[in-house]
Amino acid sequence: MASSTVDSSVSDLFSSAPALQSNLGILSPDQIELAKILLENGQSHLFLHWSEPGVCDNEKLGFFDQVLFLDLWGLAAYIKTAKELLADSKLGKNPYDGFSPSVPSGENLTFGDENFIEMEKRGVVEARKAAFVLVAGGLGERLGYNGIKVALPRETTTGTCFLQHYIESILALQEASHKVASDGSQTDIPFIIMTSDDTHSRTQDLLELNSYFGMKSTQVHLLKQEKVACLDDNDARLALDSNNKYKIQTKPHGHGDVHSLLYSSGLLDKWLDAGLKWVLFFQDTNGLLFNAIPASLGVSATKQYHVNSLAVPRKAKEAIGGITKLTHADGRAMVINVEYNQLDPLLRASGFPDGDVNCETGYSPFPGNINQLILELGSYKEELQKTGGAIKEFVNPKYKDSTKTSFKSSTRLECMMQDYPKTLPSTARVGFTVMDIWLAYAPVKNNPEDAAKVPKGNPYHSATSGEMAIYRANSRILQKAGVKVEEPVKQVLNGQEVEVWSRITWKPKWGMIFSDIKTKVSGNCEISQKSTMAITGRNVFIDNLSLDGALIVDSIDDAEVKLGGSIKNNGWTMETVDYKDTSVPEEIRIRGFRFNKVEQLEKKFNQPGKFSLED
Ligand code: UGB
Repeated sequence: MASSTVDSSVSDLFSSAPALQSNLGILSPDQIELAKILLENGQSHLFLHWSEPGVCDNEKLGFFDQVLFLDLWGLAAYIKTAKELLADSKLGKNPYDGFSPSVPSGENLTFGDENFIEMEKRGVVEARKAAFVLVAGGLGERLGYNGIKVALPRETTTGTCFLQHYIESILALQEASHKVASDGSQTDIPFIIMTSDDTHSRTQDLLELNSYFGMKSTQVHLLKQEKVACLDDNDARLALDSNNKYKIQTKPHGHGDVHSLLYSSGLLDKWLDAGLKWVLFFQDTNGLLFNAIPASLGVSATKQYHVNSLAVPRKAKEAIGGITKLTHADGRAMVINVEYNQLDPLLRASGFPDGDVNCETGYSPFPGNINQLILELGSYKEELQKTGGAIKEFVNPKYKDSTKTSFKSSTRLECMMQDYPKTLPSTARVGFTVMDIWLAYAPVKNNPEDAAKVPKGNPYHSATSGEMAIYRANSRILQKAGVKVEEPVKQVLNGQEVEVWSRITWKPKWGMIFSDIKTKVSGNCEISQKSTMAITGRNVFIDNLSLDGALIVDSIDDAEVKLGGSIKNNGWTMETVDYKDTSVPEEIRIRGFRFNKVEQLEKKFNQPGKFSLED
């Protein structure tokens, strides 16, 4: 037990917290310093319930261990910012005061046209100079899934989970990029995953149990974000844990932490030394994301963008931010994401009386931010040297009533990774790239009940729509490559009306970009709506194939396989499953269906050589 003496000015301060004062004898000088910081910042309530010395002393010391940890990021500054932001929030102050919103112009890509194909090829060349960063610290409260989201199957035809798909996509890009490298460089693309206490060990276990899904373990780095202190009221008084009065309640600080973590990891210097040029950030459950990466990286390189945000047409009130041009009366201007809960009030306050509404195209005029950012490494490092990676914070308290005097539950400061450009100088080249939704964006965020309540015409963002979007995208890509894929049927699954296309899947190494996919398809091919086709091999060629049923093909890289002729079987049928049926595993029932594998043609080619389906 530590003891110390306290001078008179300090003892004045401590007289505001008598229960703490009587316990000073058990605290070390460092702990007394921390106690001073708390008292000086209006936190004496934290000690109101403290028992007399000798009772719960270990809990009291544990309390200061936590305070020491929270203070690593500056507790006094955190409380000060919180007070300011809470006061602004109470006054209803517009964070974009003085700025007028307008619709920005950016790059619009059309899948499969000449420009798109060129951009994809350029992106592949650049990929070997890229590092990928996945932010996966979120709990996924809206989805309500018990596991980590990256472990969910991206689709259930093959059962490949999101993390596996991401890793296989990065490896496929790496290999394609090495093939076209003029300097013969063979660098491994670094893959960083930001985790949190909620996701860290389960992410690590998933990687280890699956041998990093084929990636070298040295290529993967996990950076764990820490939670921040919760706030109980407008005076930014810290909230105590309801189950342990010697513990401050904490909550996640938001995906914006990724920048300070990257900065302090030292990885940016390493990457610059290794000649890398790009850092690509992405989120946990967008199964279509890698359809968009090569072309958008190509845009970044061609336009020499310091920042390139990926966007899709956005439905008004959809829970994705809007890319907006903000022009200040003093001449300042920036193109930035305005978060979905801020867009409507901003528009209403600045000459758009209807707020966040669709225009004549049926979409919001503001492109939707899908939070996939491509940053140019050199300028990124330079900027972080100035800011340390700190991102402007915000607070979003849920008030009990219109007096805004108390909260429904504790709040905390948060930050968003897409706010990075806010501190950039006006000379920075900040752009964005818009692509079709069917190609680029299908996140899994909403639970079935909430998804079923989404206004008609707005996307569900559920496990059901996320999986159906994979089949739709693959079907449409093959259609564009010349395959007659039958049109979809409509079906209601878990209360959501979705288009059910042929269940077509392939591994990223089969076809990463459209020009590659086109080389894999020839002759007259057709695939019926009830069909399932899963290609897990690399050198598999679809040539004069007529498929009406299920076809599963696996092959080693040295086997060249031709899929041709007429294949007809009873295939895989889709059985509906109710999300409330707990006899079905959670990752299946949240989709509202499962496959009944009635009949299939399954072929494995394990020997080098040339083969066809008859072999
Ligand atoms: N995440 C973390 O890693 N740490 C955290 O503390 C919090 C989240 P959500 P959100 O593209 O659909 C974002 O909750 O924040 C990870 C954009 O802000 O899925 O509501 C988490 O694991 C919004 O502008 O999304 O909205 C996940 O991978 C819009 O673009 C990611 O951060 C929207 O996503 C996003 O977390 C979208």
